[in-house]
Amino acid sequence: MRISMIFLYCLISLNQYVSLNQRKPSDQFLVFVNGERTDALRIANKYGFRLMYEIFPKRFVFQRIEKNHDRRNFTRTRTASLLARESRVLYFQQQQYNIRVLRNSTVTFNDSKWKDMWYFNLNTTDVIPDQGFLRAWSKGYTGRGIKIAIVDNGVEINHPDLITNQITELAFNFMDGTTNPSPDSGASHGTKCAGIATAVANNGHCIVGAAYEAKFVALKMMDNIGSTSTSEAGALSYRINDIDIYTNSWGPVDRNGFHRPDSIVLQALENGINQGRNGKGSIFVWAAGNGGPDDNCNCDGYVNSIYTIAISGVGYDLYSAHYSEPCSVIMACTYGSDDLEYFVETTDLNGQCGRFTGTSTTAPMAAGILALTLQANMDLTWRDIQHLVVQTSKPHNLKGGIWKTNAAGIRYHEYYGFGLMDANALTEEARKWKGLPKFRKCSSILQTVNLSLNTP
Ligand SMILES: [Ca+2]
Ligand SMILES: [Ca+2]
Repeated sequence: MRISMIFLYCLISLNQYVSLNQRKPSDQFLVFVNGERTDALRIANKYGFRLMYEIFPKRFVFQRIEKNHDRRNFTRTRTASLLARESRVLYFQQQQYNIRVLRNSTVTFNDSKWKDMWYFNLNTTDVIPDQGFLRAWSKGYTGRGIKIAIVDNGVEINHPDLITNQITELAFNFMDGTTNPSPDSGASHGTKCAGIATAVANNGHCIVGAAYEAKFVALKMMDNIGSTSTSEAGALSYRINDIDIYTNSWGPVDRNGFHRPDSIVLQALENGINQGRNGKGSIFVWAAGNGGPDDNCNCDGYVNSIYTIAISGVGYDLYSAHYSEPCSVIMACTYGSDDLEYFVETTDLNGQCGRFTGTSTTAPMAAGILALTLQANMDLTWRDIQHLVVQTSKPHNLKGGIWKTNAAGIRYHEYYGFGLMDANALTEEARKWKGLPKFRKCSSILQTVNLSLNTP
């Protein structure tokens, strides 16, 4: 019986060696010595090993110290056959390096542009703050179960980096009333936005979406001529119990005065926060605008709605991106392209990878972050989400302009809102969040005072 068991051990060891022979061999050996430490020491010395330690009784770890030995062929060496014949050695097994990952924030992907996605790959430092993606992803917050509408000029739905993350049956084209959301010729904007939010990860192609396991819904609300108020309202109120987040990287022409959305669009936003997600409220994310310092997004009625979450852009140098515009309604920022050296990578038409710029990149990146947040806590209301963004976004050392403290004692910046979004902090806080009371709207009776503005 004993001989049979030893034979079985030898078979197992041999099989392991054959099946795992792609792994790098180690110079360590597990040696089962039927004896004491002194016996193990004697055997180690006799065959050119160093006794390293004893794991538990009779199981010793030897290290090969023989010079110029060939690790790979050890089991076929004369030393090995002599060691096997040693009466006190019941079995031995050369160790091989196990492929193991450290369970910190180390996440990596095989997508072709992954190495260029600096905004996901920053280490946590105070110098260049990161957005917490790697830590959130490593905990399993990838957007699974969340649906993001790409409200835009259409999406190339057959793109290899998008096709498996879309929900075809929910797609809609509000310009022609069909279910085909394909873009007009040369219209790449929506395809680029979709990639940033939800491109497929680890498929070897292009990029990794911010919420790479969320699903997207292509809602085409504009074509190469423009949109209509009905196409805008139709998209923003479409399937509000199925879609969680609507990301919007469009708006009125910049540096062109005040713009108020039509009543039907304002009604769509209000209806979304009241009725969407079965009463918890649709999440409307909005690009703050590309008018730069010469514009002010307070003038943009989509961005300054209390129902939308406006996101600006900061560059790798921690200054406001040159296109990003200031205003009091910006909630937070994400990293954006500096158009010089640090770009935002995404998906482009004809199955290609491409680069993208402007606050059009920041809204889908933020929408992705909020998808991770909703995955962490599906009960969050539209107000909870806004409060969480305020609480978790950080000023860090974002530069330029002046950080002020608002009446609630929270630091605020006209270019960055409450600071850089943090996917890890949002998902962590979301799990603990207790929920806010319902939204209350207070108004006073309109009074006609019949006085001049100059009246003291
Ligand atoms: Ca990919
Ligand atoms: Ca603007």
